[in-house]
Amino acid sequence: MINEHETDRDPVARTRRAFAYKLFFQQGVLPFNASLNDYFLAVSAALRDRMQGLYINSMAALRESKSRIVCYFSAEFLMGPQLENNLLSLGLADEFARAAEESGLDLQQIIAHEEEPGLGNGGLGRLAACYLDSLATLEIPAIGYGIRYEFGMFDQAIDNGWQREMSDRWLQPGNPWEFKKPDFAVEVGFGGHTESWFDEAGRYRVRWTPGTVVKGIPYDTPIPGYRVHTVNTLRLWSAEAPKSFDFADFNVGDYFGAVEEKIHAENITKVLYPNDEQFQGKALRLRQQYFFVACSLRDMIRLHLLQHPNLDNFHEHFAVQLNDTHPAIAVPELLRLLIDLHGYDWERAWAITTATFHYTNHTLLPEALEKWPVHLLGDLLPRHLEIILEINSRFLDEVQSRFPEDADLPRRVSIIDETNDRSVRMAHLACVACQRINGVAALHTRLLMERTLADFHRIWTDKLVNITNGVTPRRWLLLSNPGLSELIGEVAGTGWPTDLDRLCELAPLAENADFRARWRAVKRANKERLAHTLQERTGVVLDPAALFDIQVKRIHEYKRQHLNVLHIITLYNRLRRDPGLEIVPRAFIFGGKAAPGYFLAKRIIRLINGVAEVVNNDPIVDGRLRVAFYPDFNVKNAHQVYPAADLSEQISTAGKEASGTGNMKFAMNGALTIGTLDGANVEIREAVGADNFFLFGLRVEEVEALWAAGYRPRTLYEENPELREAMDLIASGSFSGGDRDLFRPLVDNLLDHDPFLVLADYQAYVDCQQQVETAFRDPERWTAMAIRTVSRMGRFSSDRSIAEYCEQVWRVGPAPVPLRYEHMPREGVVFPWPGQPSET
Ligand code: F58
Repeated sequence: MINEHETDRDPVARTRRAFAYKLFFQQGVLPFNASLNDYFLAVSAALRDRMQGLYINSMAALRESKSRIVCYFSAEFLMGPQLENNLLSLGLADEFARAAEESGLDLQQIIAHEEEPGLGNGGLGRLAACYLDSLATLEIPAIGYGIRYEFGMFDQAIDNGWQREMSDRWLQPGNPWEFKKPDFAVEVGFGGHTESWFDEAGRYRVRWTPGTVVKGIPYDTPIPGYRVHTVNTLRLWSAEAPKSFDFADFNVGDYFGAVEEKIHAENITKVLYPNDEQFQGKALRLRQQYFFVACSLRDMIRLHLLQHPNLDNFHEHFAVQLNDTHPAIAVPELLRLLIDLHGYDWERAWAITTATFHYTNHTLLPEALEKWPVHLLGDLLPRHLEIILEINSRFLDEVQSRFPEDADLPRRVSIIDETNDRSVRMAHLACVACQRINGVAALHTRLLMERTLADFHRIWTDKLVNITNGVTPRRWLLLSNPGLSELIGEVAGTGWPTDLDRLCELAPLAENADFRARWRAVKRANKERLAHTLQERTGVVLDPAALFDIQVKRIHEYKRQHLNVLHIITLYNRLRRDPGLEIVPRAFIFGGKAAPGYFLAKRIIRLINGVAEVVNNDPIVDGRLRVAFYPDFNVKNAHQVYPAADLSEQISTAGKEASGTGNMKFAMNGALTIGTLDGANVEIREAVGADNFFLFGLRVEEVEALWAAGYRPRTLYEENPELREAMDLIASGSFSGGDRDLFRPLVDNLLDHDPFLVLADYQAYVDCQQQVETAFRDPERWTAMAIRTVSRMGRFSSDRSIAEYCEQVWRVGPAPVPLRYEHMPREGVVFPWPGQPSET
C-alpha cells in the first residue's frame, strides 16, 4: 500500500498511484486480470494527465493568439507510437521508468505494445509528423489538420515471398491520445446544384445547395514540444452522417435508405489510399480531400471570429501550408466561404486567400500530379468548379496581357488541361493561388524552376523557394538510438536535441581511437538488436559483424530496389564462380510496402525474397551474403533499423526523388551513404564531405542526354557479362523455384524499356560497392568516416526546416505559452470552476 501523504512529495510514488488509479477506474481491472493493453492504456492515460495542464494553457493561448497561427493541411500524418516520444518531450522518462519498475512493470514492454497510427504512406506523411514536432518545440502556435482514417496504411505480411495486405485496425485496442470534440463538429456539403441571382445591391450572388451533407467530428491529439510549455494540436476529422437525415428517412419508413446514407457518409474517412507516387482519380479520394479542408477552414473561421468581428484580416491570423496538392481544394473553398457566405467581393476574397495559402511540392514524377476530371469535380463540387474556372479565366487574362509574345503560354499554364478529357491540374491551381511555393531539396527546387514549374517561375519570379526537408532528432536519434545519444551527449552537451549543429563537436573525436571503439560498440549493439528482431520475424540469421547494407523505403521502380538486387546477384555469381573469393560478409536488409495495385513493385518484393531464399541457403555462400526482408516496415520498426545500418542505400534515378528523408535518418545514425546525386543526397554529400559519401551514377543532365541520344538497355545487357549473368539467372527461374514466367515482366521491362535506367547505372553501382567493401575492411577508417558524417548532419534537423518556413514562408515567430492556469484543479476546488460552460 502506498501512503497517500508520501505521494505528494514523491513524484515516483505519485506516478505509481496514477497507474493504479487508471487501471482501476479507467480500465476497470485489477492487476491480476489486467492485460498488457490495460497497462498500456493506464500508463498512457497517466502521462496524458501530466500533459494536460500544459495543453490547456496552450489551447487558451491559441484561442487568444495575437501572433499568426500555422495551419498545416495534410491528408497524411505518419505519427508513429506516442508514449515514449511524449515521455521524452515532457522529461518524464526516468520518473515513469522508476514508477513502473517499483510497480513491478516493464515500461519497455508497455512502450513496445503501442500500435502506431499509420495515417500516411511514407515520406510525405512522416515529414508532416516531424514538422509538428519541430513546430511545437520551436514554440510556434500551430494546428495540424487532417483525416482520422479508421484504417490507416495496411499491415504487410510476407507469404511465400509475396506481399499480403492486412487491414490496419489501429483504433481497436483504444487510442489513449485523442480527445473527441463533438462540440466543434461541422457540416460539409457535396453534390447538388448552384443558383445565381442579383441581390438588392445589384451584386451577382451564388447559392450552392448541396445534395448531401456529412458531419465532421474533430479528434484532437496533443503534440508536446520538447522540454517547452507548448503543446500544439493535431486535429483529425472523422465523418459521420448528420443525425437529422437518418431520423427523417426512418420516419418515412426507409430504414435501409437511411442506413445506406449513413454508411456512405462514414465511408469518407474509412481508409487511407495506399498508393504513393501514382495519381488515382477516385471520387472517394476527392471527397476525402474536400471533407477535411472544408472542416478545417470552418474551424479556423470559428476561431478567428472569437477574436475579430469579420474575416478582413483572416490571412494575418493564419498561414496555411498545403502539404502537396491533396488539400488544394481549400483554395476555392475559402473563396466560396468569403464570397458566398461572408459577402466579400472577388478582389477582396482573392487578396485574403492568396495571402493565406502556401504550397509544398513533393514530386517530380508526372504520373503523381493530381488531375481531376472536370466532370467529376463539377458533379461533386459544382460551386468549386465555377470558382476554379473564374480563377483560371482571370489568371489567363493576366498571362496574356503580360506575355503577349508567348502565344502558347496560356495553354501550358492553364489550370484546366484541355487535352482529351478536360481535367483540373491541382498543382497549377496551387501555384496560381499561393503566396509561396516550395520544393523540398535544392536539386528538386532547381528542377521545379527549370522544368516542371518553369512557366510559373517566369510569371512570378519570387514565388518559388527551396526549403530542404529535415527530420526530428528527438525521435530519430534520442528515442531510437539511446546508445549513440549518450555518446553524443558526453561530447556535445545536453542541449543537442534542440540544437543539432552541436553535433559538429564530434568531429575532432574521429581521430580518437578510444572514442572510435566506443562508437563501434554502440553500432554493434544496435546491429545485434536488429539481427535479433529479424531472426524472430523472418527466421533469417544475420551476423552482427557483417556489413549491414540497408534499403528501407516504399517499393518503387524509381527507387531502384532491383538495382540493389542485381548487385547481390552479382556477388552471388562471383562466389559461385570462385567459392574461395575474399569478400566482406554482408547482410542486405530491405523493407518497404508496395502499393497493392503496383504490379512490378510487388514482383520486386517477390524477387528480393526469392534471392534471399537461394542465397541464404546456398552452402557455397556459407553465410557471407545474407538477405532479409523486414516485413511491415513502419515508423515503429524503423526505430530499430536506422541505428543498425552501416550502409544506407539511396540509389534512385537522378531527378526522380524529390528529397528523401530516410537518407537523413540513416546518416544521422552513423551510416555511410551509397547514393546518386538525387534529392537531398546532393546536400548530404556536400555537408558530410565527398570523402565520406559513396557517389555513383548518372547525373540529371546525363540522364536526359542518354534519353535524347536513344537509350537501348539491351545493348548494355549484351555487352556486360556480369550484368548478363545476373539477369539471366533471374530469367532462368533460379529465384522462382524454376518458374521462368514469374520475373519475365521485370526482366523484359528492364531489357526493353528500363524507364529508370537501372542497367545504365549498374556498372557504376557495382564498382562503387567495391569501394564500400574496401573502406569497410578498415574499421578504423570506416568509423572515422561515420563520426565525421554524424558531426555534419546538424542542418538536417527539422528544426532548421521549420525555422526556414517561419522566416521565408509563414512570417511567424515563437510565442512561448504563459502558464496562466493551474496545472490541475486542486483538491477542494469545486465547480463552477473557473466559470460557466462556454458556447464556443
Ligand atoms: C515524398 N513523397 C517524396 N508522397 O517522394 C520524397 O522524396 C520526399 O522526401 C517526401 O515526400 C517528403 O518531402 C511522398 O511520400 C506520397 O506518399 C503521396 C501520398 C499520396 C498519394 C501521392 C503520393
